[in-house]
Amino acid sequence: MPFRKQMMILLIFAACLMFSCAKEADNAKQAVLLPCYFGSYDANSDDIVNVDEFMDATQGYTKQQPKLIFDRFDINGDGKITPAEFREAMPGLQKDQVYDHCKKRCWWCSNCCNKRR
Ligand SMILES: [Ca+2]
Ligand SMILES: [Ca+2]
Repeated sequence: MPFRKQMMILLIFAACLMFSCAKEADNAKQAVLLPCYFGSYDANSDDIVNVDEFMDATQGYTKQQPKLIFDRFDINGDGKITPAEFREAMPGLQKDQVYDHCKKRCWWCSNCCNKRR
């Protein structure tokens, strides 16, 4: 195969790759992602997230019912999420792709997930 033809094929391949990446980024922008930090849910900053606060923070999220996600965070079932419960439930929810987008930002520091807004 002549060198020029090889280069052409490579160029087309690169263009396709760039296009599909751009499309993926667009999709990510459109999807509503849930906040990664405890503070984003705790509207009144009392270190407890109740159902109302959780529902407010997850408005527009359609991939899964927010109440089901709340129940997974609320490990002891008392209707409140504490920072400890939030930390404990997070890995499982990341595994189920609900909080998959939070992993990359936080791999270098586990505390920032719960404290930062
Ligand atoms: Ca609160
Ligand atoms: Ca609880």
